[in-house]
Amino acid sequence: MTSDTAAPAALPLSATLISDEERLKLRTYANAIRALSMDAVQKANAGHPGLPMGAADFATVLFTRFLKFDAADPHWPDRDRFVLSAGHGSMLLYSLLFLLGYKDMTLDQLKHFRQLGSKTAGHPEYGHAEGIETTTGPLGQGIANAVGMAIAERHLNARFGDDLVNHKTYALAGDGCHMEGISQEAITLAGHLKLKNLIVLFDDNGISIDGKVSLADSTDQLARYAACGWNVTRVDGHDTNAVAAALEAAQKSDKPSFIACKTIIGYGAPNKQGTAATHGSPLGAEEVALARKTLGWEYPPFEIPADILDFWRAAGRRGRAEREAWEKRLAANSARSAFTHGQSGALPAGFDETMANYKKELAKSPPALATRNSSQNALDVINVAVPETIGGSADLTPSNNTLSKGMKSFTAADYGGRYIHYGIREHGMAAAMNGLALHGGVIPYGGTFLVFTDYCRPAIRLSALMGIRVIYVMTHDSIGLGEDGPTHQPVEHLAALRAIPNLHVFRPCDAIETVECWQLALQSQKTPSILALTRQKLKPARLSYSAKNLCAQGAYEVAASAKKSKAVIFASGSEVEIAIDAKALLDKAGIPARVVSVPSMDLFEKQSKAYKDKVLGTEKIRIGIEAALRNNWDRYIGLDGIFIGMTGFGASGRIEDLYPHFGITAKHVLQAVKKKQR
Ligand SMILES: Cc1ncc(C[n+]2csc(CCOP(=O)(O)OP(=O)(O)O)c2C)c(N)n1
Ligand SMILES: [Mg+2]
Repeated sequence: MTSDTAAPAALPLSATLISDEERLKLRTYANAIRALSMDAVQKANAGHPGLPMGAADFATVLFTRFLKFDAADPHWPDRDRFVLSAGHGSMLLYSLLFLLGYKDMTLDQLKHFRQLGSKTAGHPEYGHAEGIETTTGPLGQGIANAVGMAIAERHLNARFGDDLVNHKTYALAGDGCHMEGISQEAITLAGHLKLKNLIVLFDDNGISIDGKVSLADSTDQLARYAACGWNVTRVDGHDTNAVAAALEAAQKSDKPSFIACKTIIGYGAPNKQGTAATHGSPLGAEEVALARKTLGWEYPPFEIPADILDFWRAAGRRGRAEREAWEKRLAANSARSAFTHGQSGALPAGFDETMANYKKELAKSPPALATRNSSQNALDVINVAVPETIGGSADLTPSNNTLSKGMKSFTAADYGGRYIHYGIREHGMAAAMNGLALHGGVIPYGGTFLVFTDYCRPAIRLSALMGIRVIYVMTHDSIGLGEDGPTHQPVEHLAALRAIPNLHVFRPCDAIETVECWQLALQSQKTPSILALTRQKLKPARLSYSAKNLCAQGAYEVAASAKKSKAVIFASGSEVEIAIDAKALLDKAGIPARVVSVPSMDLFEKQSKAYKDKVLGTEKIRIGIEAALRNNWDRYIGLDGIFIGMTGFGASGRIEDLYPHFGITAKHVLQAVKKKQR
């Protein structure tokens, strides 16, 4: 990288100055990572030895001298977080977890690297083994996750003080992470928010898959980070002393820190190091043997001599006393129960009752509001009842209606605020929300236009894959947004989102459904949610109070037929109103109809067969209405069902003109039914 040209900042020799003798030892300890990594990749006959071998030295300094953790208690809330943004280097993390003595990570797991059912998946997967803080692999996500974690840390520090919350978030990122656009969103936000406890370690090896990074990029990464408000420094990533000095300086920084560690990819493999050949393929038996010689590592595969393992295990226990002291502080802290409640992820005791009361209130005189407004009103209640929520929007606060009454902004001057102005950084926002949720103690929600879920999608997919509670408030959910036109009108997005496993896609039709969907989203601790909300006002469909959360069933009959029905209309969100109008026309025309509201297809699919059969019915005339593409609706209306919706992109115009133009009206429903009957 041309960042070579930037003069490394001179670092003061630090108190952590490592003696020559100790440096030699550290090299041997780092070689344990190298050996385990190259051997595991060799055994699996797949994987990435280059990063672990290159980053072993600086990772050893970090994990044995700086990182605050206790391998015996991977969930200690005040531990430092370590995110391997360059997730292909997973063997670095797995080797470390084993060496440090994390119970889940046995030698046997390392021997089964990348095998089905092992904890040592190709890329680190959150939840597979303790010590994996997030799922990584899609490059750049980790940097943005780390930003979210660092935000959570500062916020909880503001709430609970240094005694309970004061830890660092480290991210190890490579060339790939830095070429990805998401890194720009993440680092500019972190610099702006002055997240001093965030430290990015750049594995600056100048190599990616195609060869030298200079083939495709010539960014001065130091200058780039500096421009974004970070402290920056460059060190020789194999010089443990220099790394220690840089890390020490970063501990005291009042800004986030970027440490570019110049490394040689595949360090120790004599013929392949420094080349892309070590990036993502086993070194080969011969080169592995030569690497052993070069490194002076004379032990057989997966064998770690006792003295070396002892050193590592002791490092894994380093934080124990600090953790115990922290536990004592927690026990004595007056905010203990609020803190532990927040960490548990549970909703407050009276939450359901609060929501029920609010629903009762709404049912007294159901308002005609856009669901984005109903969502804001719901948030006025939720954000008072649930102190853990942290809201935000990617610069569409007045459109997404995500800021509830009295909410203060989260700023560098006031980390106690609960509302994050993410700026126009949708992808960064979504990935930061993953980091917030993973950190624990907070429940993130954030907004943008539904059409820009495309800009968030890689992070939404990861929320779903990890099974975490992130709530996406996605407004302007159809052509109903009007004049902004087809660039802003989602048509394929609901289908695309419904295709993501373990993701709730909610499209409520009125104020009461909006409350119910919010409640479900908050209750879903292991599933992220999308709330697709309208810009336009809607007539209420739910006119009376029901104690039951009807949206929890995914679909339910919202308007029954007085006579035996001949037609059934399924609709979601803004089109439920059209469905109810269409029912009136059909009833008049002698075709008794009923209406099923479908706020969540994914929840409906989870219902019993008996319930589904009852809701689906057996009417011959089957209609689906949604101002979006037909995908998914065939399940309910059949291949020969009538679908009233979009068949292509929308258009710029007034909403009053757009719905008739695209044939999404009650009249069109009647016409389509009549045509079919002819
Ligand atoms: C978003 C994304 N795009 C592409 C890939 C495939 N990929 C994995 S590693 C890699 C190259 C990364 O280079 P670098 O970060 O420098 O890693 P190094 O070769 O130094 O280990 C690519 C393109 C990916 N994992 N994620
Ligand atoms: Mg690289």
